[in-house]
Amino acid sequence: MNCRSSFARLLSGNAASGAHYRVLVVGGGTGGLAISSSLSRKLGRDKVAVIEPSDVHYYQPMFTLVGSGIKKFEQTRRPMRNVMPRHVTWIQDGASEFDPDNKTVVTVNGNKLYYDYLVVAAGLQIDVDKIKGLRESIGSGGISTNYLPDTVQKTWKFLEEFQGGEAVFTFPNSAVKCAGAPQKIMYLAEHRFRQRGLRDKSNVTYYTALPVIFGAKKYADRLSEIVDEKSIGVNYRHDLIEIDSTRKEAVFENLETKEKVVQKYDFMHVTPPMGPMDFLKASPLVDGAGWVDVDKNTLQHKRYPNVFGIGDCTNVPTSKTAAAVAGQSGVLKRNLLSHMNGQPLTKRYDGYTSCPLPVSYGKLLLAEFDFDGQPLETFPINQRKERLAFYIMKREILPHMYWNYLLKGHWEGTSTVRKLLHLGTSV
Ligand code: FAD
Ligand code: UQ1
Repeated sequence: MNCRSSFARLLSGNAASGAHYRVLVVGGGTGGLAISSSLSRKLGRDKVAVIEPSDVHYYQPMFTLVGSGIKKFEQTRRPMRNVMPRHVTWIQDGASEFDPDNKTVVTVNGNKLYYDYLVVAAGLQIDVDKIKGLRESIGSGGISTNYLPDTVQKTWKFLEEFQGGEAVFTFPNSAVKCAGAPQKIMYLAEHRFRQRGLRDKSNVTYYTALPVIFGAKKYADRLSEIVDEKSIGVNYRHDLIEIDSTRKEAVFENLETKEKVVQKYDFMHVTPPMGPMDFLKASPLVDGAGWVDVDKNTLQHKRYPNVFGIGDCTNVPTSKTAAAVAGQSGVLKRNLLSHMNGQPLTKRYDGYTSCPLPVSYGKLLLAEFDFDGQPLETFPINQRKERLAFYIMKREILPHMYWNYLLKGHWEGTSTVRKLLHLGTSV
């Protein structure tokens, strides 16, 4: 047992019912752990509780590297008890109902918890059932996704079993976390096919619901060149709607013409549609689309000032990533503490997000940008160019930063590093 776990108090069953916490955090993923680590250090023992149902915490950004055979699945996961911050009470249960007027949350097990301040960090849900035939076929017959811990190892298995033919990669007509991940695996797979001498007898095709290859123009321009250099076919504004695994056919809808397009596949990496968690959608905390309705700069809830939101569950209009969570965590922590002390909220989140795109085994394009897709780059070198150094950073350095700094509330994004490295230039 890790020594941290001897400090975190675990409550399960109905042990927590009726309890009151200074800060209640919903979700012990990237955002929930980063915030509860730093707040519990500030506020002290037993002031912060985290509602988190899962036994395991995953470092999801490594799923791309598992699907491409670079890392082992075991390297992505740690027991939740080992990452739960000391001085935090872990309530191993799910949040179910919110009553922000009475400052309570009811859990799946029926316990009512009271709070002074609430932080919602519940992530998003993967809607596998929105594609006909996907639930039955995913994880077999050449169909996989890196987006689910249960299937990510299958991606590598099916890539290695592939003997040529049609390799298809999809991007859905919904919000997604890490919007670059659907194409990261495609570039690595394409390189792997070349290494295995299969490229001449394979077609690699990307079907995306978007009208562009990537949201931020600077990097989209380079990625468009890369797909051309690699002879990857791209079909824009096409949405996967059905899989017929018996015939090995995928059906896409052309979102402009509404026509159906049938594509044969031998290997298919599906990025399923994603959306807000059902239990949040039914709560008073969300906007019309179901995302937690916070101010994009202060991260304070628009209607309930004692509620804050972080990460994938919110309607903050930036790309949903762990890098964004890092940037948001320092802002949220400081603004929440200011609010507790009756002071104005002075910290502002600028939309910083980052997408490290491996474009082959050994080269990575490091996209970093703000709310408007404008570059917000850490390094004073040309980041439109794919580099070995960035690839090594993603493979070796970022995991270390995640487990040892971000989850412990010590990594609040790249802005300080950026300012230091750009001294003398305007950023
Ligand atoms: P999560 O970390 O998903 O945490 C949500 C937590 O809420 C989970 O622990 C969950 O168990 C819990 N929960 C669920 N239901 C309930 C409930 N009812 N009550 C309470 N808790 C609940 N980001 C990057 O920055 N760089 C990358 O390269 C990158 N690549 C990615 C590749 C893939 C394949 C994937 C899947 C993601 C990638 N990401 C990347 C995105 C990144 O992992 C997420 O954006 C980040 O983890 C979001 O953090 P979060 O706290 O909002 O949500
Ligand atoms: C980042 O901060 C982060 O969260 C820790 C990621 O998720 C693992 C990332 O993928 C990236 C690229 C960043 C940004 C970090 C640097 C040093 C550019």
